[in-house]
Amino acid sequence: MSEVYNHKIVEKKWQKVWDDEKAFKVENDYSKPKYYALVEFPYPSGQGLHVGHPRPYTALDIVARKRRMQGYNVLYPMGWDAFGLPTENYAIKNKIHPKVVTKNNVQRFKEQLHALGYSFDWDREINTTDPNYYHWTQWIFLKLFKAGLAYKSEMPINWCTSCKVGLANEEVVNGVCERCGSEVVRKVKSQWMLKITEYADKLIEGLDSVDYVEKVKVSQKNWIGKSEGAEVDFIVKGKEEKLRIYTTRPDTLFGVTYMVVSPEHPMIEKYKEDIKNWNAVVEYKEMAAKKSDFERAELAKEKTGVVLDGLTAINPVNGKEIPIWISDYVLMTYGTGAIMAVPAHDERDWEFAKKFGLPIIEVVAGGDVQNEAFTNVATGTIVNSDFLNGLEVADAKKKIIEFLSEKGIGEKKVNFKLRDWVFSRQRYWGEPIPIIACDKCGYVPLEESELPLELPEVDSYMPTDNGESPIAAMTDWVNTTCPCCGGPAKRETDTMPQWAGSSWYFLRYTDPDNNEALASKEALNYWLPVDWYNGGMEHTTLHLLYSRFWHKFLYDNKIVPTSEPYQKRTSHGMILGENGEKMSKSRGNVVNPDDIITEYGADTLRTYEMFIGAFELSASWSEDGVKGCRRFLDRVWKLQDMITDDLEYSSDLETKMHQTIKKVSADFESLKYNTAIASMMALINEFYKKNQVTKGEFKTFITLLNPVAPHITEELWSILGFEGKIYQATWPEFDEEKTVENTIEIAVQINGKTKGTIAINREEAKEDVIAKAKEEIADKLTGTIVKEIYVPGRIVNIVQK
Ligand code: ANZ
Ligand code: ZN
Repeated sequence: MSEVYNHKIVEKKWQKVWDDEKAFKVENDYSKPKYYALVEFPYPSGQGLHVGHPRPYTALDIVARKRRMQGYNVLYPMGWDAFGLPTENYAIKNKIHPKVVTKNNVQRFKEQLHALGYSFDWDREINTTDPNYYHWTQWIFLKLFKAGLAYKSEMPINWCTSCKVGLANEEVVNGVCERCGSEVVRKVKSQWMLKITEYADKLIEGLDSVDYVEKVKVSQKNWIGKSEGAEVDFIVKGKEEKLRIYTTRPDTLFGVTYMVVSPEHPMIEKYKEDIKNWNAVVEYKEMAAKKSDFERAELAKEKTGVVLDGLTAINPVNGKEIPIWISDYVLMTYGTGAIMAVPAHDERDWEFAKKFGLPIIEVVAGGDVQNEAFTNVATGTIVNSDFLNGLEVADAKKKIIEFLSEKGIGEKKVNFKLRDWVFSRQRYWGEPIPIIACDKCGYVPLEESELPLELPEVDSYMPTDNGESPIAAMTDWVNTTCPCCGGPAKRETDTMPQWAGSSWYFLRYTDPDNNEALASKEALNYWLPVDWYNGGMEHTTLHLLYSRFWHKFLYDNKIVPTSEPYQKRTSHGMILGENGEKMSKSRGNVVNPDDIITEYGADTLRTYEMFIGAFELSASWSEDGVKGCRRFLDRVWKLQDMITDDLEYSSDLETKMHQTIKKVSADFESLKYNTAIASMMALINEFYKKNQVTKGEFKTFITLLNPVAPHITEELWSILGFEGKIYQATWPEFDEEKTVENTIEIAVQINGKTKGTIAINREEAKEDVIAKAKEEIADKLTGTIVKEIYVPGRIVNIVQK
């Protein structure tokens, strides 16, 4: 009889063996087919690993282990996205160098990941805060700078009042800082910007060539927000000034009844003298300045505005004079900051017109303007529009754009919602930006040979009160000479945002120790693209977009061999607390993975996280569920006591074996880890029913289970004395024909009435089936048989008199 399964001994034992053997070290062996599986590297926070981390890591560990068994050279790496605010804030509070904080946190994370038995190649571990790593982050920045894609600009940025740091639009969620939840205000600062907008079209087009889950594609497209329309010049009456607007519906030009400019629009100041209600205008401008773009753009909010008394505009297509208003629903940061209002067909204009009693003219038939019901008619026939009358919307758009271009009063125009990426942070714990500011020469890039430009040691990590980085106080470091003219110059003191290091880290894993290049050409050619990348939905519009942008730039510069970095992208759902709420200290529903590993074992945790529910959906933690998975593994362990010497599959389970191999193989590829595990549970129930499992069945079974539960299966493999280690085994194959059940049950009838059933083989000959049937109902055959009917695979009917 086997002992009780002791996960504490077994798991430690195999982790050590795998380490000693360097079981998962991967060579750049270019002769083998490669597979590159990637999960988002973590930020090593002070809290350590949470139970959300193992979900994606286990999923791709399963894929990686299966691929190795299928003969691939598999790269499954891990590293640390270690720059960032929480570490810096902790360092400030506790007066410990962020380097030390990072080192401690990394060590803790690494131990925790190690305890989970992942098949990472630890020889390729990377850390974004290592100067040998950020050397190349800085190098890419210099390339971007030289290509004109990095520039400095005075701009109103999102400023977190608590973190004292500028945030990208993507980091502002519902008007507050994504990290700390504090108020975000607008502040004008000189910032380094990256021209991601130049890649807007390429970032959309590239999505056609990759295999991303649909919701990821959709959200990237929406974020980039490509919009096609026209710009049109309206004349400001009595002035030289033309008021240029952007519209997606130039076909509705005859329906314009007023115009709206953003409260920040420069024409307002310019015609100050003409505006009779100046005080009201100023008051409105001040009110609008307090709101974020997010609040202002909200559809549901009550419309407000002030008319510019004294200024009017002329509609260029019909010469009509119309009023000009200011309202905060028009943003200065989109299009031209001014709109033509068509209240009959634009919802915000409709609400505004209703509130201020402005006229509404229908120009696309099919709506219900008369009955006060707003309808946005995107297809329909144009009415009330002179030479456009009778045209369909699409044709009218073409015709009016031609008309505007001919007259020189407008043209076709494409706009994007995507903004350039605010790339500087006034903080310490980030990559120094390798630029020198010279009064004579402007911004001068550091020589590549000067890289890495290392972070200086500072006494305090506190950001300064004027919002400059703590590095700004390090005059020894800041003051330098200009590489261009040799005159006195100053180093840039802003650092890069956390998104910098993660924008290219997957390239570094292919060749992590290279000192001549970010990675060798050979390594990049062999390993790219990443075959499967899994990560959180929350990174879809940030990291995923940024890294695709950098990659496309590097591709255009012939540094990487593929135009897209990731061939496949999937996303996992969150793990919530037992009460269905997000896990957090304040809610008291946090589960610590260390506790689960200690009490139930890493294999149980892995199995449970894969069994918890559909991978893409969020799921609530359940201690009972954890226990259930542990019971399953105990049952697997106990199978030892019923193993026969037979190396084949038993005939009654042959179909089931082939079916299970087929299902597990397919489910591991399609995010259906939960149903794969369920089918393995069903299979061992069959073994238990018979109280017997052949050695052949057992070997296949533990091989299938190995990617999910690598420790227990390795131990069982060694107990049974199979050759080598299970991680080196070959993935089981199935025979498609054998997955079809051949034994079937059919009814046996006498004169059309069912009297019993028999089990037959699908292919069994008619005579044999009838003989079996007659035997089954022998006691009921009392008359003379006149006919014996067999409908193959369905029924036997004996007709008697
Ligand atoms: C007239 C019109 C008629 C419009 C109609 C829409 C429907 P997207 O698709 O997001 O690009 N717009 C233009 N610039 C704006 C700004 N700076 N702030 C707020 N709104 C602005 O939306 C483009 C439409 O949003 C434009 O087309 C304009 O309203 C408005 F039946 O012009 B439209
Ligand atoms: Zn100079």
